[in-house]
Amino acid sequence: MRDAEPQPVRLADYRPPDWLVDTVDLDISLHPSATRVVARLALRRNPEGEAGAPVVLDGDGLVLVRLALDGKPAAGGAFDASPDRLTLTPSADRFLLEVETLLDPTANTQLMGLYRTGGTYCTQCEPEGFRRITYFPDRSDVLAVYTTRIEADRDAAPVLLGNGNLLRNGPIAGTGRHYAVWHDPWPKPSYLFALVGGRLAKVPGHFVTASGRPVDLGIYVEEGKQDRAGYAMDALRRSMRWDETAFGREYDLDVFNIVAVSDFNMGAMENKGLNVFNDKYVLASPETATDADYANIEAIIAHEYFHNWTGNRITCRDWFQLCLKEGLTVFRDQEFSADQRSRPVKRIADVRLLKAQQFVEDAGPLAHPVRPEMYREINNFYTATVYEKGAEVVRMLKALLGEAGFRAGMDLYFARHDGDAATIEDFLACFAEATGRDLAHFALWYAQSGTPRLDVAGSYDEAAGTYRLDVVQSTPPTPGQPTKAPLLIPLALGLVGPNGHDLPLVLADGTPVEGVLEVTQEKQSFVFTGVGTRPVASLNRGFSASVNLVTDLSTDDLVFLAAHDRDPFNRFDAIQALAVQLLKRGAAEGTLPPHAALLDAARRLLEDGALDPAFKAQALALPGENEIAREIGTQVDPDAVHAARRALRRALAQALTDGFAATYAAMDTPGPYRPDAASAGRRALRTLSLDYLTVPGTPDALQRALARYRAADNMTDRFGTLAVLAQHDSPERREALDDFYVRFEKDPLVIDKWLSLQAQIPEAGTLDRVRALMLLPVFSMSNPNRVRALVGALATGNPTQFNRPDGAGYDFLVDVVLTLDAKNPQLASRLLSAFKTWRQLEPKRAALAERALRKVADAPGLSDDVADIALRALG
Ligand code: 0A1
Ligand code: ZN
Repeated sequence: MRDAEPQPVRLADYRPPDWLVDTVDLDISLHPSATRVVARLALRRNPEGEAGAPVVLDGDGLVLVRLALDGKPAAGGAFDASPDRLTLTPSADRFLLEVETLLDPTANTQLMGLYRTGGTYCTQCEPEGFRRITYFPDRSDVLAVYTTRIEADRDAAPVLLGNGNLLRNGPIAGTGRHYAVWHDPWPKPSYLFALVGGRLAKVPGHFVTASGRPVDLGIYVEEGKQDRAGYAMDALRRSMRWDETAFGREYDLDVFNIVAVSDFNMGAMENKGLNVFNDKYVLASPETATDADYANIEAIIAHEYFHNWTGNRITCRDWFQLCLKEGLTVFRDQEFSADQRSRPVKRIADVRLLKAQQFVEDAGPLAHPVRPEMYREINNFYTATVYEKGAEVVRMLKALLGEAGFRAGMDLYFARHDGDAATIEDFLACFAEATGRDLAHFALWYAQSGTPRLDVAGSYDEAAGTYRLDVVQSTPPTPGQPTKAPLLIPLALGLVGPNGHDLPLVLADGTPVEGVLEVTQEKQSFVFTGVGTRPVASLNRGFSASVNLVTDLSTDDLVFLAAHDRDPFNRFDAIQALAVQLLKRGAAEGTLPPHAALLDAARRLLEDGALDPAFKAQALALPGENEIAREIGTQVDPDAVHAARRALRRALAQALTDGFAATYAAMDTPGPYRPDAASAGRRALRTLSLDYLTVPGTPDALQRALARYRAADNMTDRFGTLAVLAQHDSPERREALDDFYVRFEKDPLVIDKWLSLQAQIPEAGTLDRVRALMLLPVFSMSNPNRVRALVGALATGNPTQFNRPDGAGYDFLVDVVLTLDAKNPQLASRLLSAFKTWRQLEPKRAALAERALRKVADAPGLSDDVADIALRALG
């Protein structure tokens, strides 16, 4: 709870810790409401700290039972203790501190520190949860070796897991209790500490590292769910092998455990040797998980595993450096998925997500640099900017340095900083040294917020045989950054000749360009020579730079690129750009402008037998309403956006009926379900075709979709067809929704899909429907997955109904946020972030949104988390 405004923490104020901890010995006796924690810390004065500084340990709501220094009970005046801080002024420069605290894990509804989920004890310590377990210098640059003894009732918690390797375990005679001792030899910061105790079933696995170390793998799930952990285990083993081949990184313990829990604030957590996962990113079976779920599981299992090197072996000096581990690890998991699946399709999906989430964040009041310089509540910085833009920055670095230069830099980073708590400067220095390049200019990507805009105009001089590109870059103002400097932008490009082949790229001074131009100034021109015919410029291929590209390409040029570009990303992007142009005008003018060119390009893609179905499914899916709103930028009327998109969908459906019907038939995939990318692509294209075929909403069309729903033998098809039906207010929709509920009532992760889908129906009755769904026994305000599935989906996935012109959507979200805040501030503040787009709305809605935000900001007793978002959003 907050009694004053949250205090700012600044990067510029970083000081090394005054005291270090060499070893941590924990003795944790688990009990539902009275868990005892005895922590023995070997403290040592840091020669780099401030001379004579006292020991100041962080706490958060702790109950202190006992304190001893070097084995002697501490006298009253020797320390100063409050629930949130413990201060000592020891006479020696080294001593052993023994602290006993008492915790109530059942009462911990914040899901930070030690808490219970479905009867299982588990922990979440990143970023500042360890201080809710014991007093500690809870900062990521204090690295210690941990030994953890866990004790618990044997029936309630037969499984006891900790970080590192198991040293010993056994019963405690005559007590019904037992214990396990875990030791982690790798020094780590407190945020990587974890323990788990519960009645869990183990799905075992095995892995032998490249140098021959055998590793016992375990995925722990609720009893009865073992048969849903197979894919996660497979993904884990593939991740372990991939990190060896792609980055030369081997696993470093005898054990690697994953635990799936049903109450978790985020996706998953990379605790050393003991990853804890939101169960939605572990559990999958063909009947309960969609292709998208399988892909997410693969990516997140990989992400957490890759953290073992980028995050754990090399950690962050402070939380300002969060992108050091997160941006890099997202980049690594994206590359892994690209290698396991289709690289172009993965890139398209990643850029879609980047634009939908990060570009939106960067364009609103919550914009911040990839490496922020100030925060009031670090929990609010686990953002799309830190993660997704952070990954894009690493990708741009690779584009500049090339494959070999990038690998050399990474190798140096691992060699030099293993065991360190590092910074972005440390990271960049490795690439600069390994390649001899000065990266000072590039580093600005970490400090400057906002999405750069790149205006590119092309002109062809037939007589001279030259093609000239005039490039102008600018970055709009963002909070705290009114003016911007030009960035170093790697612009991958090609000049595509009339026959569809790329022309050689040679600059006027004779320098050949290896596909990537370096844009460094506000205004720059590049002249290519030896250009015999007028080419079409294919710019920012593969989305090489995370920028808003504005080109002067004509409709004909875009149609040409959609058909001929050898860069699949830009084929996708060309057709999307055509759609965005139409949708922007359609929303502004109230009717769809002439769109024959788009229909033509779409038909050609649909009929191109050589194209990957997954690619077609991406290219033929129109940009989402949020994406269109962002492209419009100001004075957005969500109803007009919705109407324009619906009109274009109708036009496509009508013009391409035969093509969609043929595709629907051709994409039928008989045989048992397999989650591989190729089969998933066929299913995606089939469902997309069905969606377009159902657009007219005729009884025949709806019956076909309902029949398909009923016949489905896997969740991808079942949920895909349900989503098609959900767009049409009809008896068929009611029948399918009811059927789905009855089938999956007992399966919370599947019910989440059902909740989410209904929350996203763009109809006036949706808000009431959501309120009614909240009363069902399957819903619970205590479970983050349920709340996000229902309330989060309305707030972020249903622009017309969240932004209702009467403001009822805003009022609803505010009520939920204020109710939730007392229970789980992190979840509450994430929901509140849905207001990040309010300033782009037309004035009436914007005024209502502002009023709603003020109500939050003025509410008494707000958490720091929610107060921080409310104040910044109003900013
Ligand atoms: N490091 C995790 C993200 C994470 C952050 C905070 C958490 O608790 C509130 C949990 C997980 C990751 O990147 O996967
Ligand atoms: Zn991560």
